[in-house]
Order: sequence, then structure tokens, then C-alpha cells
Amino acid sequence: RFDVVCLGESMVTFVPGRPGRLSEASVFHRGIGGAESNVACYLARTGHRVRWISRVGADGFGDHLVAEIAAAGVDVGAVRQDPARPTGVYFKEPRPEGTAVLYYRAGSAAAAMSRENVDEAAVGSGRLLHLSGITAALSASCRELMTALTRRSPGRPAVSFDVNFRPALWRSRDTGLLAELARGCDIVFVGEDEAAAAWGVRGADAVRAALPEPAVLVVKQGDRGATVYRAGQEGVFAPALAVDVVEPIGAGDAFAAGFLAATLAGRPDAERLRYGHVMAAAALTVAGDLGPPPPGPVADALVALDARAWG
Ligand code: KDG
Repeated sequence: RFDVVCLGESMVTFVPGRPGRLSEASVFHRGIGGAESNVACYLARTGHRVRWISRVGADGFGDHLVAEIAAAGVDVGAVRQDPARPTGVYFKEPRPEGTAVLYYRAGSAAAAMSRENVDEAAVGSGRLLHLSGITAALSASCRELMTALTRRSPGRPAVSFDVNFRPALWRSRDTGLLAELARGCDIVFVGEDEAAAAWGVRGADAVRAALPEPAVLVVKQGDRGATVYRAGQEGVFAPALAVDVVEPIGAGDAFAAGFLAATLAGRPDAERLRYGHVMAAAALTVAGDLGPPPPGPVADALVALDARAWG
């Protein structure tokens, strides 16, 4: 049995070789991105048994994604290659006001994920299933799949859900769906900024009031820290680490992975948040979506957590 199963689209990423506008870039660095596979890779680095489920094109980019994610120690046995559709890619454009992201993923192999072509047994093969709101924005069949996966039913694994609101994917669509999906999950991650942008809900306590259902709600409060809410209890806050941010993309995934690693080990909430912050700090200090492994002592501490306990 896997500790965690992550399902979602991954893409090959391109970053200009030198900082500057895309219009001037002629050389790009290739990397990989994808919120859920990022979480999977971080969890694998901390010694967990992790599976990533997705669909990619039967093309060189698809081969590259599968090879890289497998090399990170993640099981890719349930990933399927679609001969009829391409692998998605995206470009990052570093700008003074923040990195812009340009997606080329409409009609991708992953956008064709559906209840019919995603293996149900594979989805249920972990103690924890990790999903994100990005999948719900990809296509009608992905929305149906997400609705089915977040429906509360006896015997399903615990479901973790990162809201991951990506405005570029939700133009003129009803973002209320993201809240509906979150309500069916057990552990939910959402940024205060995302909740404000997607639902007009301001402040961590207001987010909790709007989403009372998840047993564990984690509200991320930017560089200040994050708060965990549980039913009938006061929120538990832990401050973030102060780091020199190189690029924020991927930090949310690292945070979720750290939090889930400590959750699997049955650690108290304040520690779960701290592991999340440590993993996020590693991702914030590199330009790629995947940061370096956390410094030795921290990685050792994460690996040493007793992965059999559950809290
Ligand atoms: O969290 C990082 C992801 O946003 C990035 O890797 C790309 O999955 C991605 C997306 O859809 O934005």
C-alpha cells in the first residue's frame, strides 16, 4: 500500500536562460512542473511510498516527465500515455512584479482524464489521496472526475486537497466549485490570498467559517505563516521561516508535502506546520518548481518520523 497517491497534470516547463522578457529569450532551461507530482516528489524524498497518477502524451515530453518523476522515487505504474493528445507545457516569464506563467495545456492528454480512463483501484491504493483544484479547471471530464473523487463514501482513503486557485484557468468559470470540492475532503490547504481572489472571503477565520466541513483546514498566510483549524478547537498558528525568495512557484506544493509527511507520522499540528514551512523554504530559494532536498538534519528528521502512526 502507498502512503500517498497524488493525481494531477504535470507539464514540461521552460524558463528563459537569462532573466528577461519571453520576446527576447532564445535559450530556455527545461524543467518539470505539476502541483501534484511536485508533492509526490517531495514526499518520496522524505522516504515515503508515493504514487503519481496522470495521463501524458506519447511524445518526448511525456517520456521525460515520466522518467524524471520516476527518478525522484515516485511510482509511475498507473500513468498512461495517450497517442492522440500532447503533453502540456508551460513557460515562465520572470518579471519584476513576479513570475508570469504561460500555459500550453488546452487539449492535453491530462485534460482528457475522466472517470473512465483513470484506474479506480490505483486511486484507492494509498492511505491518503492528494488532489488539487487545478484538475477541476482542465476540462468537463476532469471536473466530473474531481467531483467523484471528493464525494464522501465509506472506505475511501483520506483525501487531501490543495485549492491551488490558478486564475488563468478559471476565466469566466464558477470558482464556487473549488469550495464545493474542498467540502468533501479531509485535509484542505488554501492561501488567504486564494480565498480572497476565488471566493471574496477575507482572513483565515472567515475562510474557516466558509469551509467548516474539512476535519483539518490549513490556511496559508503568505510569508507570515499558516494556521490549522480543527472542529471545535482554536486555530494553531506557526510562523513561516524568513528566507530570500528566488521564486515562489512550487513552494505551496513543498509546504503541503511537509505537512502531509508529518501528518502521516502522527505529529501535532504545530509540528506539521513547521515541516511544511521548512520544505517550502527549500522551494522558495530556487528558480525551479522543485527545490533542493531540505538540509541534511531536517531531511533526516523527516525520514525518521514514524511513518506508521496516523493522527
Ligand atoms: O504549484 C506549482 C504548479 O502551479 C506548477 O508546477 C504548475 O501545476 C501547475 C499549474 O497548473 O499551475
